[in-house]
Amino acid sequence: MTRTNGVLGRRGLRTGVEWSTPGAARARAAQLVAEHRSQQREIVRNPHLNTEWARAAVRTPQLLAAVQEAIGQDIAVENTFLVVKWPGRAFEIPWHQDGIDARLELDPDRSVSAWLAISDATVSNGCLHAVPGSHHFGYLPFSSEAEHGAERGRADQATGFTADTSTALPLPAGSALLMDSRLLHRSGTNTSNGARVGLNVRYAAPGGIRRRDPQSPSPDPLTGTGW
Ligand SMILES: O=C(O)CCC(=O)C(=O)O
Repeated sequence: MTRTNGVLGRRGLRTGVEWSTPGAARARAAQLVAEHRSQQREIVRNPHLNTEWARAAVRTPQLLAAVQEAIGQDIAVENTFLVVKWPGRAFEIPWHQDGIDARLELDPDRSVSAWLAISDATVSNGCLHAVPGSHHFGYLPFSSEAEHGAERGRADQATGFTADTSTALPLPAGSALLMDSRLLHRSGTNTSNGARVGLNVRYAAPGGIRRRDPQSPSPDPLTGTGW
């Protein structure tokens, strides 16, 4: 059933979902920073497929319950990105919508994305900014860009929607944000003294993924059948 306001309501986002205790999330952030510091790695693709902590994080009961409330009981992880923003390095993620890129298009009634704060995410260290309600405009024309080894869909007409209406979404470590797959969002450069670490997760229900690229990896089922 199509819902007029989408799966997360009028604003197209939900905050306050706890995926970890703050202490355990900060400890995980410290471990990831230590692991990736020497290479200053900014993006790690699909860590849920090969690291135990990320495999567990995408399955956290409170997070799963919130995703199931939005898109139904049967869910799979389509994709994850670990993003580390290092202090002193210019690294912005441009306005985009998680549900569309060169590889695929997600049905907004059968998908949702989550952003998990592993460290605290603040305005100065590069938290997400979003345009509440922007999902109502649907998917915008986009160009795909290979950035730091991860292709992203840059929303080409985003500036028409974002000038006065975007809002910063600082989150404490251990907290998650759910977003409609069409919600416009971005993140800025980290101007603080410490690293900012977050995990983006795209969840889909059966039939929610339309692939453009047959080489795309299969979804990783968490619950139910139909994959
Ligand atoms: O972690 C970030 O700064 C942005 C992540 C994001 O927007 C995404 O992966 O879609």
